Amino acid sequence: MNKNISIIGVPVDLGQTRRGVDMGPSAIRYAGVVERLEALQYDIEDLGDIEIKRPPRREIAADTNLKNLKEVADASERLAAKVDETIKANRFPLVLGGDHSIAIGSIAGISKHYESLGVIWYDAHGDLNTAETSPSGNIHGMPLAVCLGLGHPDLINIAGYNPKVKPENIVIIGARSLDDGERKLIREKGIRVYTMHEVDRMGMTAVIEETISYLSAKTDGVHLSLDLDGLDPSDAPGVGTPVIGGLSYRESHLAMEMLAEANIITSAEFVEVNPILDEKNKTASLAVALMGSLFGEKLK
Ligand code: B3U
Ligand code: MN
Ligand code: MN
Repeated sequence: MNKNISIIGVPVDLGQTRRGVDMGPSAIRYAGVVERLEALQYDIEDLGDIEIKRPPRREIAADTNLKNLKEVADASERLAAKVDETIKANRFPLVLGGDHSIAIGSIAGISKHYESLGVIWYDAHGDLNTAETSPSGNIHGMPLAVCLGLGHPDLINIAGYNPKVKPENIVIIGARSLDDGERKLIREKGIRVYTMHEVDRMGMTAVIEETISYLSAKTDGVHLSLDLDGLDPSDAPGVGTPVIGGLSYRESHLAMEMLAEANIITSAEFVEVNPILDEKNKTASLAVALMGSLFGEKLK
């Protein structure tokens, strides 16, 4: 693992409609992310938050049903540039959300540094909607489709190239709320998905072992995009769209520890922490604990 980590906060709540997720980066810092990783002998640089332009009123542009498209695209472009600089400086980008629309910018900044980037999408949702299939118009339900080059031109062309990721380089873990259009795309593109059914049947150990061998064979870097709503709401109540029947605290720590042991993760983001909906910063603290495992607390 790269021993130099740069933390980038992205206080964006424009990819969905519940307020509060823009305070995610503060809550995660308050929960002690810097101290936790410094204790593991990492060199931590906190780059602060990306500057976000807020619309005076939340509106839908006339030519699309996507909410806050212009602002999300603008934030994504800035984040992509910051992540790009971080990797050029040979540091590990650790991105704190914000809603999951921020993955558009982080992956745009990351993927150009790899021939064949792998992505682990740890989430209750597929985030594979386009304007045509989205039930909500919320861009946080679209970032993985955008990375495949599917979606609004202003989103898929962030950082000036597309697509960012090949469908066969994606693994979704924890899915239990997929829309019809997303299921169709998963089938058409052959995206590997471990829904809760597979996690229950196979166990998290086998899921992660398979994920590691599937991805390490064909990728030269792996980005972990962890949506806290992938976890069960009893462990992670502070998220905008909780879905019951999720991954447990223990399964998630095991997953992070196995990824740490395999040493394959080259960038990561933790998203959808909403301190307004949280119980005493439980979800932000969980995010920090998972980062501890991902960065090798058990191996110390
Ligand atoms: N699939 C639904 C709901 C959703 C997606 N991501 C979250 N919720 N967090 C949509 O709106 O696209
Ligand atoms: Mn998500
Ligand atoms: Mn989700």
